[in-house]
Amino acid sequence: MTMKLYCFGESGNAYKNALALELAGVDWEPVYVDFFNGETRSPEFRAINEMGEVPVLVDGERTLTQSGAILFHIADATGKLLDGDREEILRWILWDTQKGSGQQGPLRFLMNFLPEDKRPAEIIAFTGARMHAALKVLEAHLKGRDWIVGDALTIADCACCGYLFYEEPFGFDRKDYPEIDAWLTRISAQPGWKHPYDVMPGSPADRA
Ligand SMILES: N[C@@H](CCC(=O)N[C@@H](CS)C(=O)NCC(=O)O)C(=O)O
Repeated sequence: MTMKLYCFGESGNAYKNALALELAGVDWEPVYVDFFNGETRSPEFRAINEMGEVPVLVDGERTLTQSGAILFHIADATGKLLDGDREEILRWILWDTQKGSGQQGPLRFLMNFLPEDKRPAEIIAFTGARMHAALKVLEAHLKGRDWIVGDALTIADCACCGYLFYEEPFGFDRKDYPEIDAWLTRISAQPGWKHPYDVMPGSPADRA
């Protein structure tokens, strides 16, 4: 049965799942969520996800939210992307949720998708400093490793790269992080890899 992923192109949290679906060779289709016009706050969407967030995965009778839980569902359903210590994989997905995507996503939103006169300089500076501290942790971890856990690409890699392929500026420059840069290159060289705007509907160009 075709899995459905509620998503939109700008969502790095949804991209983690779209990427895993592509790399695992799953038959899936996107369901566009009009985040920028408030769809995630509508009663109709809250009936699908009480948390009011994208992504949402529908697999037959099962509806799942939270990108990390969805990653485990995709890996367990396909037997792919889980070739490593499960608890280590969970550890990095939890790290990403708080220290990786959990900071990169809001920072990119504040710096690109809010009107210029509403961008809060102090919050941007604070979140940016925290993001760089966390990126340094990932940079150090990747030294001498091809993948975050074990010897193969896993859902931990899908989680931690969620926001790092986007071009909109949010203070992350691949040149400043050579280990992360090389790791992103390895990910994008995988068969089935696609850029977020090529795998999910919607992009800033639609709103220009
Ligand atoms: N921890 C969640 C974060 C999801 C999240 O922040 N989603 C954003 C889009 S990237 C969203 O839908 N926000 C809706 C809102 O704030 O109204 C996950 O990993 O799935």
